[in-house]
Amino acid sequence: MAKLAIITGATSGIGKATAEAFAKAGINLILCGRRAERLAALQASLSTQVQVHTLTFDVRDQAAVSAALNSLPEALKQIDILVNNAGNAHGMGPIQSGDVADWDAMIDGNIKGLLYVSQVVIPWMIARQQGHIVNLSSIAGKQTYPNGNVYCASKAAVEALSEGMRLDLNPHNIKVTNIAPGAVETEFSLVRFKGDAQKSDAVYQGYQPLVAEDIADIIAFTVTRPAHVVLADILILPTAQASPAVVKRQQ
Ligand code: 8X3
Repeated sequence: MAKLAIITGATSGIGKATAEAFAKAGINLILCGRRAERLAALQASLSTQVQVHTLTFDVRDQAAVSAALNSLPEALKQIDILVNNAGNAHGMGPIQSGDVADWDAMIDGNIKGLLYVSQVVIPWMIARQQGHIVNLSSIAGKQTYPNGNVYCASKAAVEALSEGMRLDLNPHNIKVTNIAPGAVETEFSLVRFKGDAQKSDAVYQGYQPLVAEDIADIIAFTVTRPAHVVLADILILPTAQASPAVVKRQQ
């Protein structure tokens, strides 16, 4: 029987590429995001391959998360795979000049949003004594870098939550995978730098960064392993990158 996956932040970047990779693997989809038109376009393109349901909500809004997920018909609560992908970086600079709105956006989206979605889906997995949760962390969750402070802290929290979930859900046969990408060229830096294309482009200049499909490919591989195998923690870097700050660039 075909598996069913729910993906947050499915309208762009790694989330969208993961939806496409899952569709190719024959995995039915519940796609979640804030942008209804983008969700509808993705649904239209992928529903030729698999069944696609969409839910429009912001992971930062706990009431909206709960209402949207609980509105699913029973058949769509039989979720095999949860990909907690929604999240972003907002701003980059020294801690002493941090913007509280940026801090809130990262803590609310990257940590609390992941928790709000998981809180609804985990009991459905426990009821079936099976499931696979894939949390999108970052190299930033493993190594803090200058001016990354709160973003790095939010991803360090994701690392801790992946471990915590793995421990607490162990009695229930639920797999947990932590995915930690390095530099991936998506809308990530454009959002981080608030639309400043020059700053955003500079992040990826002089070397070949990862693209969203590279990560999606690995996520798809991860969720299609045999029942007794879990890839627990995966750090994925472009070949040119050795750490957040060490990147071999062409002069
Ligand atoms: C994205 C990678 O190095 O910009 O999470 O934090 S990095």
